[in-house]
Amino acid sequence: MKIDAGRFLEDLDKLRSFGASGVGKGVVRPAYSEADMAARAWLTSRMIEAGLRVQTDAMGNLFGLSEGPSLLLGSHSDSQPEGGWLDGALGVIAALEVARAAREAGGSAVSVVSFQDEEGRFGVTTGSAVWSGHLAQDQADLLCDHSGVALADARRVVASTGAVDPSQFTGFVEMHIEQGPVLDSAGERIGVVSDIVGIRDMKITFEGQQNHAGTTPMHLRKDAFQAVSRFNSELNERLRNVVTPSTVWTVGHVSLHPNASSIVPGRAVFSMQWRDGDAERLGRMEAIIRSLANEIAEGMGMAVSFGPLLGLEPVAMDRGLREALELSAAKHAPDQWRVMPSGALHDATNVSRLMPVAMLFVPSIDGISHAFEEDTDEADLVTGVRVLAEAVASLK
Ligand code: HGY
Ligand code: MN
Ligand code: MN
Repeated sequence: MKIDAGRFLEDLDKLRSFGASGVGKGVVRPAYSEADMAARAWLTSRMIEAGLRVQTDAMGNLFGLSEGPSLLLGSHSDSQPEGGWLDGALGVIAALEVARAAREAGGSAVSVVSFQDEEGRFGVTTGSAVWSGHLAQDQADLLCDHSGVALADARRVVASTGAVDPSQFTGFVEMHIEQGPVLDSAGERIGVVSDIVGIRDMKITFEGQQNHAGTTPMHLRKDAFQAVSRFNSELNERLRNVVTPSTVWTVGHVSLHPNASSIVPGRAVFSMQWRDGDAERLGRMEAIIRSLANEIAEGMGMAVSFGPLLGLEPVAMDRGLREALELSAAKHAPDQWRVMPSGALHDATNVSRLMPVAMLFVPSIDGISHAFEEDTDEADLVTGVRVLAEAVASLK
């Protein structure tokens, strides 16, 4: 099949215009926002023009379907609160281009998906988690974003046309930017993913005593932010003997109440997220996190509570699909590709519950992602879509 590089790059650029941040090539397109829904309406029209039948499920996962059994390609088109133009978008537009090229060549049947809320405004890869059955819709509906909006309310903007039966798909391949420094620093063009790490994510709340910042003596305070900062610095020490160099953990969101300069904060809610390729290690980290938070709360005379523990297990990619990608990578990027794990989470993890899955990476310049500066050389974007296309053609 023949990839039209110009059409592919034009579409990728057009998708960027929905929620373009005005800073570099960044985008602000969180799940269910106006920009996200406008982008999905545009994607719908491109899918129809490509001869695909469009269906949107109750979560807002958007499918462009080929008739009969087909290979599913895609990723997500929602972004982080401050995101790059390629995270997810690349996999969706690459899928669209390969579906068009396959159709024009009279080749394999290819369907396209853009999953909803991969970036976790509400959960962790929420749209594909619900579609795959990992998370029940009624449980998902209870999840709230950092401003307290429930998923059940946010997804009212979706005009669903019905559930999409996964049994029509023979497998799923997701193309993505690496989002890390490995390929770029090695001067390589393509990564074929071996496996995707596991993740755990929960909110933790310290409840102290709100009070006057001028009159409350330091020794009488129950300052919830002091508890968070103590927790955050002590955690690195406590985890030292459990983690490996590839284990990561992050406090990425902190909300103080009432968040005012002259008030000792009475409540702090923060996100605690950790990732590793070994599920057992994730469990040991959880025990340390819970006991440290309890210990700090007790020592400071505060209460602590834990939100629901969200998570995904580490998964290995399918041997057969991965081999097709490897053969194609070796042809299009000889001596400039490698097999590598993914430290970022992807919809492919959830989809692996339903069918064989594989993933393909292109480099991220300076390893930057989840930031407006995220970018990839145009030549690498095109090489990636050609590797994907050839692998798909070989699976016929
Ligand atoms: O956080 C992740 O790994 C993904 O980009 N949502
Ligand atoms: Mn992504
Ligand atoms: Mn992301």
